[in-house]
Amino acid sequence: AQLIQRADYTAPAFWIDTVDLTFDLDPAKTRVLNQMRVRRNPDVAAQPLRLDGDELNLARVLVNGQGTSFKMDGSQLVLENLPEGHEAFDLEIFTTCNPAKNTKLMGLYVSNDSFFTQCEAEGFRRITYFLDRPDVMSNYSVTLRADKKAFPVLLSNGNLVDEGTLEDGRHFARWVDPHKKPCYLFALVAGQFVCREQRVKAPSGKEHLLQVFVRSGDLDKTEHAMNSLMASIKWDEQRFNLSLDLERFMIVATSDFNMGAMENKGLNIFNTKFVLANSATATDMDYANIESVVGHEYFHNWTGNRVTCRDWFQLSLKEGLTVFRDQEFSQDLAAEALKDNPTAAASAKAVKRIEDVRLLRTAQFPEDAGPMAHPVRPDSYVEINNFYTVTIYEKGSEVVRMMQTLAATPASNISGREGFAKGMSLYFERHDGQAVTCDDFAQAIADANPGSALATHLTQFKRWYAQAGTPRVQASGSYNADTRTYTLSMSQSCPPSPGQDHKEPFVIPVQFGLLGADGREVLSTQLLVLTEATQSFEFKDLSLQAGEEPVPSILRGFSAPVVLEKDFTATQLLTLLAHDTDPFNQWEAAQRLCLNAALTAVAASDAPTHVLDAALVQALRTVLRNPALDAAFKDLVLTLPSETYIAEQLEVVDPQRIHAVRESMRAQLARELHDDWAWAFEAHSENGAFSPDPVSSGRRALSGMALTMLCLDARTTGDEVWPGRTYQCFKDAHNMTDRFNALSALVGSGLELAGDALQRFYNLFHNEALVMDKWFALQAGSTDRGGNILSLVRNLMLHPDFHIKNPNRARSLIFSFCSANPGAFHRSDAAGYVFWSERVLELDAINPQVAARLARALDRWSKLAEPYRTAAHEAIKRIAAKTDLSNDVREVVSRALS
Ligand code: LEU
Repeated sequence: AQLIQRADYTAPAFWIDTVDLTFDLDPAKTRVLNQMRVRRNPDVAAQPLRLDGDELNLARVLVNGQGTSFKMDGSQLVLENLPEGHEAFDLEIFTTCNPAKNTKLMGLYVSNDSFFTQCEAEGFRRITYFLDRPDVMSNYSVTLRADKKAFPVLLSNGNLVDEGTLEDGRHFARWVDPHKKPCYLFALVAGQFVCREQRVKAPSGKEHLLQVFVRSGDLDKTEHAMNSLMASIKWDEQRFNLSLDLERFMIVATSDFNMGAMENKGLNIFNTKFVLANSATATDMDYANIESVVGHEYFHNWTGNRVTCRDWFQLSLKEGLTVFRDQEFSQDLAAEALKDNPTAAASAKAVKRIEDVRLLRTAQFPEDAGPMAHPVRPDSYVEINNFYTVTIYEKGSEVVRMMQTLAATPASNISGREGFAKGMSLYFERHDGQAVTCDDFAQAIADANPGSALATHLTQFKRWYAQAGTPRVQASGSYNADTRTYTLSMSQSCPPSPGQDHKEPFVIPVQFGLLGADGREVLSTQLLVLTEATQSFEFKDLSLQAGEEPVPSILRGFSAPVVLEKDFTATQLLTLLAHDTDPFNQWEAAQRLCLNAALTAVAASDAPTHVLDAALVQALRTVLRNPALDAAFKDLVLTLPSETYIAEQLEVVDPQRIHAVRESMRAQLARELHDDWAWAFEAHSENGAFSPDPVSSGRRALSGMALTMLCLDARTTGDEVWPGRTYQCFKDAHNMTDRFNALSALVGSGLELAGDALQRFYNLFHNEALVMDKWFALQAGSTDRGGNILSLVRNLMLHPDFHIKNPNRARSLIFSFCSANPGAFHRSDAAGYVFWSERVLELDAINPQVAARLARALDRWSKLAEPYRTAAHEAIKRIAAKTDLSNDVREVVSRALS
């Protein structure tokens, strides 16, 4: 396997202007006729045409209708005797492939007797020989031919221009995409589907047809996806003045999919998990995920499709930007649902922000500190599929968010939001229809806002694209009572990452405010721009009483993806928790208090008890009982930092010790807040009609958390009332969120009733694949009290409903255990790691992309305490010793061992 370097980029030697594809679809042998108009790129020296291919059977190559000589170089088809000069010529290639055998789910594959494609990043080469790179853009027309009974629905990108019957019970459809596109946006779907349709009228008066295709029986689960699509269209019109450029926009759901969804032009293909929902089968989290993934793929139509990436190193150009857009969309939508109550609206936005930051910290920060750390714009890769990461997506989004913050021009009264929108307009003005780079994007945003901090510091700001690792900001404050001046000093550093020993200072936007000792706001939010290694900021003439010290609120709204190191006193944190006007920092204060308590207990040598002191427990109680705060926010404040996040703070990680400490903290909260949980449950459970809006879902989250705590406490006290009530809730629930919360409360506490509840749940839902995923995941992810979870997982692998070839199912059982249940996975007998290495190898033979994700479960092995460290190392070496690994897994394990 070869290392591909960003610095080696060269423009393509040929352009492919048009592509006319004819498919004779047959599961075992599909025939693909590819007729192209090709011409030499006049800007590049003459050279042979090298077309990418993968697992194709080549039958014929014609140039201008004549047979031609060709040779194979590895998997590339090389054509040397092509017409000279710059005239376009016809190139025709005929190949066959075997979609039924395609378990990698890249290229053309069969799932549930239907055909689907997945071409990003390099799947098109598994369909036909092509210049499989995003900077080659072509006009596509596609003819699909298939058996009419087995494949009544035939879809591809763009508009349907013709359809009809053929001999032998076959039929055809012809699609023409009016937009040029790179081949990774090609798609086809063929099979039996039903569809929800909606006609919408754009502000321009243009009509659009929206369609959501699913398997028959799932139509009653498509309303939310359709609503989310309509909301996305409206939002992009309003916020960025971007409208739908297609007559027809289709979404198709498949249950076999490697990722979340794919933005193929006009024909998005989705994992069923991000389409199907009704109140009986989907939780509030599913509803929220569907909204954001539908938004994400729709927003790609501009950020990704109209303007695409020059090469795959620029992946964050489209993904980071589009995650930013979907995050903003979800925030705006939540706020809009509460527009009559500004405080509640602000809180709903903060809830979304906190959830996004939590993901960043628990998944991206560890990645950025581990062997797979890479810049938002990587410099090299072996397998591009390994770089669809939380760094490209989530950190990439944070980089765009900082650009929005820094695009403000206060002197002209232009907010960051307005400045950023202007930047987006300029970006499309300059680059519509092009394949561009992250530099082009940053330049457009800066050029549209000449007086902004972004424009001033653009070159330095772009280090966020180039340098990996999570920067650390150390802050310290001092207050001079005589001059009533507060001085905030900050210094920044960034730990080394693979291939980058030394880092230059970043541009770090720090939103900052000050509170009085009683919690009143003394200094409203100010934007500080940290550009030096060390810098101080002064705030004079503060209205503080004699003897009163201000409390700093730093990095409000998490204004930069950094670790903020500041030794706040407990009193300061309690003040911030109670009074900060910035809800993010309010939540953050509780997290810091709990994290500090956890770290102290982890470092101690005795068994953890009473990890949380009385003042903190009381502060958490006050939050829980505070009528001015909404339930979703309370749920977040009362959720303790995860084991992964605690582990990230430590040099040496003993996963069992961390697990024991966190469990002890949970037990303490369950015990000491018992009456408050009982109150919270009564006050927040309701039986009305289901609605996934932010207020109702917040209530369900909090009542569910209350049940979890009450069941946990019952386990220690022997109480039978709450387990009984929980079981009743489980049985009587009117929606999946309440039902699943009650089930989780029983299973998570290891109560007797759990077994019965799991069986009932299975009986109710064994025909609902997505619900069965939850059933597997819950068991594999539950607290390991007697060291039995591993054998339970091994048994579940033999369950008739377990299918390792289905990525959702594999993730629900195997990943839930290996990647999301540290207390069960890290065993002193190494059996968890043995199981892991077996599964990585098993999956690698089926689907390398899924295997490589699982392979990352031990990224952080070198930080583990003994005996885990040696055992994990052995397990990784066992995988690496296999000679026939995929490039995907090979790259991950080699980096882990280097
Ligand atoms: N472009 C897709 C996304 O929206 C990812 C692809 C690899 C399926 O995240």
